[in-house]
Amino acid sequence: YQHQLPKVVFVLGGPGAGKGTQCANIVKEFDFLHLSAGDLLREERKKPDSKYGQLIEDCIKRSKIVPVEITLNLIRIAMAQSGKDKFLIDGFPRNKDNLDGWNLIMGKDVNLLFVLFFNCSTETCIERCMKRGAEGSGRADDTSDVIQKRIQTYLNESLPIVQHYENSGLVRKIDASRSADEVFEDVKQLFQSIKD
Ligand code: UP5
Ligand code: MG
Repeated sequence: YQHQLPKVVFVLGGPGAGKGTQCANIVKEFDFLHLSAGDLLREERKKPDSKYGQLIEDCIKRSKIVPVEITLNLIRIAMAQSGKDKFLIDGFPRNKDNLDGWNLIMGKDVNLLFVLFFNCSTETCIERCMKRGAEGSGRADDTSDVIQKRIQTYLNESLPIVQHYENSGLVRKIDASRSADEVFEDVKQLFQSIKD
């Protein structure tokens, strides 16, 4: 009964590629819930009683990827509590640990529709994150030294995951170097094509 499983789209791309921006656009027009793994981790970190606050803080500041048990639990709870059955999972899975954990725990219980991949140069990624930091994003990782590390982590650990899905024919690659409106035109077409 594949059609009864919750539907998932993974949204991947470099730091600042526009994952969050485009997900916000998608949910306005299509019936998906946007779950940003990074946002879920930042919220968890803020909770005074969280067991994982310090660990999350340390990972984000060093651009290391949080152990999958923690991230996956936050995603699962958010999915279960939402009452929705279509999800954009933004910024996850971003390394092999994430991928293996997902496949083990969730793989059989969801229908992975495709992987939406926002492709742009590292220069563009850096520029956008620097600009956002300068405008006062409040994100501890929008500083030039951490942005460099985010890029390295992305190239070394996250791109191989995109490649893995590419090999299964699941990647929908979008040129994210254009304006947000131009990017959304392509994104919209993709989501219209899967509407039931
Ligand atoms: N902007 C967006 N689109 C634009 C466009 N087309 N043209 C010009 N400007 C554009 O956009 C970034 C900035 O660019 C914004 O100012 C926007 O207005 C502008 P945004 O949509 O926020 O891009 P996004 O791809 O979402 O960038 P983000 O910074 O969120 O990406 P990251 O992947 O770096 O951040 P994330 O929050 O996913 O992860 C942060 C950290 O959390 C990781 O480094 C890691 O330590 C940890 N993490 C995990 O450990 N595990 C996870 O599963 C997830 C995160
Ligand atoms: Mg984001």
